Amino acid sequence: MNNSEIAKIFSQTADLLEIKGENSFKVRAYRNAARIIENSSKDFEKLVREGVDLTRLPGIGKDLSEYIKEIVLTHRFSKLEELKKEIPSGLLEMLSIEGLGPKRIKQIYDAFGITSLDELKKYAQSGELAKLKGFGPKLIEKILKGIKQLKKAGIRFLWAEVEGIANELKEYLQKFDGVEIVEIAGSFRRKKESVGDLDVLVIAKDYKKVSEYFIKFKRVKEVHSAGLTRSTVFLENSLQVDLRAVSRESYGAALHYFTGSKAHNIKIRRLAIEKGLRVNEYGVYEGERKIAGKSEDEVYKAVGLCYIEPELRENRGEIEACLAGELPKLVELFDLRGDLHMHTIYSDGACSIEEMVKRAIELGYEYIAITDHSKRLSVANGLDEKRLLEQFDEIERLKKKYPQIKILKGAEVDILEDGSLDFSDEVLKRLDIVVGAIHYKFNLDKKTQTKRILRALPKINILAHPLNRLINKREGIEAEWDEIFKMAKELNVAMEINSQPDRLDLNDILSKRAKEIGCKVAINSDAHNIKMFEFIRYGVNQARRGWIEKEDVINTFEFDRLSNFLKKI
Ligand code: DGT
Ligand code: CA
Ligand code: CA
Repeated sequence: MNNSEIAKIFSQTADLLEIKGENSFKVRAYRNAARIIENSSKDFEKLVREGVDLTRLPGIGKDLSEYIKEIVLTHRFSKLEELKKEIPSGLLEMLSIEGLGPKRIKQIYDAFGITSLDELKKYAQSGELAKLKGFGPKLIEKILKGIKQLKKAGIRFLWAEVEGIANELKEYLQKFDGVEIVEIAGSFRRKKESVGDLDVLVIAKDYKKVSEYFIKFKRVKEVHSAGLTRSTVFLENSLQVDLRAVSRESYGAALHYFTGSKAHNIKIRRLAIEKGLRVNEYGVYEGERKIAGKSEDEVYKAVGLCYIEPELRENRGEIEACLAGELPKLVELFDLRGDLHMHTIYSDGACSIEEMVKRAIELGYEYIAITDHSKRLSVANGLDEKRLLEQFDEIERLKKKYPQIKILKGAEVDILEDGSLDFSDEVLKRLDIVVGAIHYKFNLDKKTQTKRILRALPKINILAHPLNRLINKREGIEAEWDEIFKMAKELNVAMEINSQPDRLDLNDILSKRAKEIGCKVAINSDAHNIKMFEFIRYGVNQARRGWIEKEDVINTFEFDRLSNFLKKI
């Protein structure tokens, strides 16, 4: 369990207490706990397992220390479980709607006693909701949008949210005697930003025994079915897992089939039919004779193709590209030489510049850019120009102390409503790198939004999280992306692929489009503490789904080449 997962449990507890109307003192205590753990550079799971006395850490008292232990050791928090039993589940769902926090949900519940999304929708549409204090037309619109979004998404998990549990399950199964191979197929293997369920394949001597062992996995909450070749369970976080037994002879065909995507499979099957072949999850057949099935390689070869990376299997042109010998050689994590977007205690980060620098050196980076928020984000203590100059002094000092890494003076500068930037031109000129970002006015119409961004492009080097979407939560802005990518290409502005698990922005489809137009990208962590540097692998996953190659990514460049790219006339 990582810190974010532990922190999430505490902030959920705080939310539920607040909905329930508990005193604000208690609520705040849980929120503080979440913040401390999220921002800590220590690994709490490790500390607990090593038996370290947590109360010695700042901000952690006796109660909290016990709670953390309970969560790490049992993956449950009894206080939260109890709250979940008390509070209608519809109210919990409402928490996923942007604009609805616990306070407003309580307000709605107290006024109307609504407990489901359907009821909420009715009250929003009938005008009842607008009678509540603070519920203006903008908020109502946001709520209606959120309900729609939530219904569309169903229950899907962020890829990063299931990564830990998926790997844990895989290890657990691999340990069992007689299990030869375990692989998690489906959207998880394709590294899709969100995952509906896990599709696990096993080759084993005795499937019945494996299945019995599988349903005893400690994170299983409910066994749905345990059959001859297929079992289905739900885990404690409600994630569905299907386990399927496959034979060694058809392993490749099964892996291919269950990796999907469905659209990719259908296209392959059609291609096979043209060649007089038949493909299913057991193999490739010519008449009754099986001609392939053991490995994925074999399956692809039998239908006249080369191996296609799982991230590309979406029927977005990968099969045609393969036939033309034009498949991309996808970027890898180790291609990255640096990270160009991160925050420190100068704005809303939790670590000092020096801590960030030291960690970056450990990670083997050749360069990083310190990019704290500009002043407009007053809530997050954005930098004013005076603070920025103080930060310059500190960076100069650290450059001397750590000559093994290049430290770029940067900022994440707000793009204001009219497309102007939040810092004066004089200040912008003194920065080595300007990361421009939109943080408000997401709802402008397409034309106005496009104009806003086009106006900002000449002054920035990277456009951060261009879409401003939050996965399953917020749709993101509308703009003429082709126009933006073309202009960005001309001006040497890179589009960011932001690695925060709920952003992954640009998304896969637009990354691919940017590349086609010839616009570069930057894969950045947007780290707010030293642990978040590691998010960058999620960004790499998304980039790979967007057909991005090493050459397309500016932070794979050698430093001199990067400096050249960053120069503005
Ligand atoms: P998810 O779970 O919604 O994130 O997405 P997937 O892609 O994991 O989809 P899932 O779990 O429904 O099925 C796993 C794979 O099985 C899918 O990627 C392709 C294959 N598959 C499922 N249903 C069909 C089908 O009707 N036809 C074909 N050709 N393949 C299918
Ligand atoms: Ca799946
Ligand atoms: Ca499935």
